[in-house]
Amino acid sequence: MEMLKQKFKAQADKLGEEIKQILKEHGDTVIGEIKLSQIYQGMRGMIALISETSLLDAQDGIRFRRHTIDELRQKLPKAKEGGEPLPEALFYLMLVGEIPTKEEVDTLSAILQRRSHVPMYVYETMKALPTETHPMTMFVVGIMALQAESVFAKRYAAGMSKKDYWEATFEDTLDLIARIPHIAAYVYRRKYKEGKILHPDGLLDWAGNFAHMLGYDDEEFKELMRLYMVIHADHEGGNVSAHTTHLVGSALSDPYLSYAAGMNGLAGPLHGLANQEVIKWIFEMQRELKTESPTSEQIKQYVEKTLAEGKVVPGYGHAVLRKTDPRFIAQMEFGKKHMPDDPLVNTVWRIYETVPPILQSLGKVKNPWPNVDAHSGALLVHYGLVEYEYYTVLFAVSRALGVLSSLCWDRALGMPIERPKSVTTAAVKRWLNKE
Ligand code: AMX
Repeated sequence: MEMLKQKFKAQADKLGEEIKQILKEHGDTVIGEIKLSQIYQGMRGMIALISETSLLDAQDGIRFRRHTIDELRQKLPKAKEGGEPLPEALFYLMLVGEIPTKEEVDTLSAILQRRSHVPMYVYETMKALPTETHPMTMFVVGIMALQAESVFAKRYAAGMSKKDYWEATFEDTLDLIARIPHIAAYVYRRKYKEGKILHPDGLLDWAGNFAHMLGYDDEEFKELMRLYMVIHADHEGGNVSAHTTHLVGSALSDPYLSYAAGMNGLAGPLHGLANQEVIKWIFEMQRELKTESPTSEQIKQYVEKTLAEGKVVPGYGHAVLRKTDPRFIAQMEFGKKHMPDDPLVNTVWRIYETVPPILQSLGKVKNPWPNVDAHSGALLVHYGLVEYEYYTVLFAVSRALGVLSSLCWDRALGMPIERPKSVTTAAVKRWLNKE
C-alpha cells in the first residue's frame, strides 16, 4: 500500500510541476471557441475539463492511459491465463499510469480484501428501506451511510493542511473500492434473495469475490464480472457520473459524498440506467411479438413503434462516440466465445444489424451505433442474473475505479472549486442586441 501511495505521489508531483510550467508558458493560449448553441445544447464538444485517467476518441473509443480496450484485454494481468483482465489492475494503471505486474495486482487485491469491512449500521440503514426501493437508491443510501467512515471528512474537521488532501482522498478511495462490492452484493441479496447474505471469499480477486457474494460461483460468470468491471470503469471526464463526482469533489466534499453524487447521475436512463432499459425493452418486444427470437423484420417494426411513441432506442447513440462502442465489441467477443447460440444474445446481435440504418434514416441522430449498454444485459441473463433493475449497480461498482482514481488526481493536483459562469437568455438577447 505504502509503495502504491508513494508511487502515486511521485507521479502527481511530477505532473503538477509540468502543469505549472505549461500554464506559465501557455496559460493564455486560446484552445477553441464556444458557440452559443453549445451552451444551450449540453456543452457538447466544449473542452472544459482535465481528466487524467482516460481519453475518449469519437472513432476509436476509450483509451485508458493510452491503452484501448483490446490492449487492456491483452496486457493487463489476469486471474487465469487467456482470460479477462483484472479490474484492480486497471485501477492501478489509471492511478499511476503504469501496467502493474501480476505480483503488484495480487498485492493490491489482498489490500482491498483487508480493507473491505463494512460496519453493521450501514447494512441496517439499507435494511430500513422497503424492498421495492430501486437497487440504485439502496446502493447510494448504503454509500451515504458509510460516509461516517471518511478519513478525509474526519481529518478536514480536525484541521487538515491543504497539502494532505491527496493522502486522505487516497485512503478513502482504497477503502471505498474495497467496500463497494460488499454494499452492492448486499443490495442484490436483500432485494432478490430474501436477504440471505453470502460471506466473502478472502482468496478471490476483487471482481471474482463480488461475483461470489452475488451468489454466482460459475467460473465463466466471474470472468464476465472481470470484463464488465474493466470496460465500465471510466469514459473520460465529461460524462454525467464522472463529471458529477469531480464537480462535487471540487467543493472538498469527501470521496463518499462525491461518489454517491456521481452515482445518482449514473442512475439516469440516458446514462447508466440505459443497461436496464435495454433488456426491459427486449423483454417487452419478445412478449409483444410472442417469440424468443424476433426476426430482423419484426425488430425493425418494433423499433419504428418505439420511435413513433416518442421514445429513444436504449443502448444506441452517444454524445461523443461516432462508431460502434469498442465496449460493445468486447462483450460481443465474450458472447461469441462463451455462448454463441444463446437466443437473447443472438437477438442483441440482430438488433445491432437492424437499428443503425433506422436511426441513420432519421437524419438527426449523430451516432446510430450501439454503446456499452446495448449488450451487457444479455450476457448477465445468460448466467441467470435476470433482475435487470440491478444492472446499473454493477455499472456503479465498476465506475468507482475510474471516478475515484480521478478524484485522487484532482486533489493531488490541487484542482480548485469548479464554478463556470452561467447567463440568462435575457442576457444572451442583450449580447445579440435583440432587446
Ligand atoms: N433513439 C432515438 N433517438 C435518439 C437516440 C436513440 N438511441 N439517440 C439520439 N437520439 C435523438 C435525440 O433524442 C435527439 O432528438 P431531439 O433532437 O428530438 O431531442 C437527436 O437524436 C440528437 O441527439 P444526439 O446529438 O445524437 O445525442 P445526444 O448527444 O444528445 O445524446 C444519448 C446522447 C446517449 C443521451 C442519446 O443517444 C440517447 O438518448 N441514447 C439512448 C439512451 C442510451 O443508450 N444511453 C446510454 C449512453 C451510454 C451511457 O452513458 N451509459
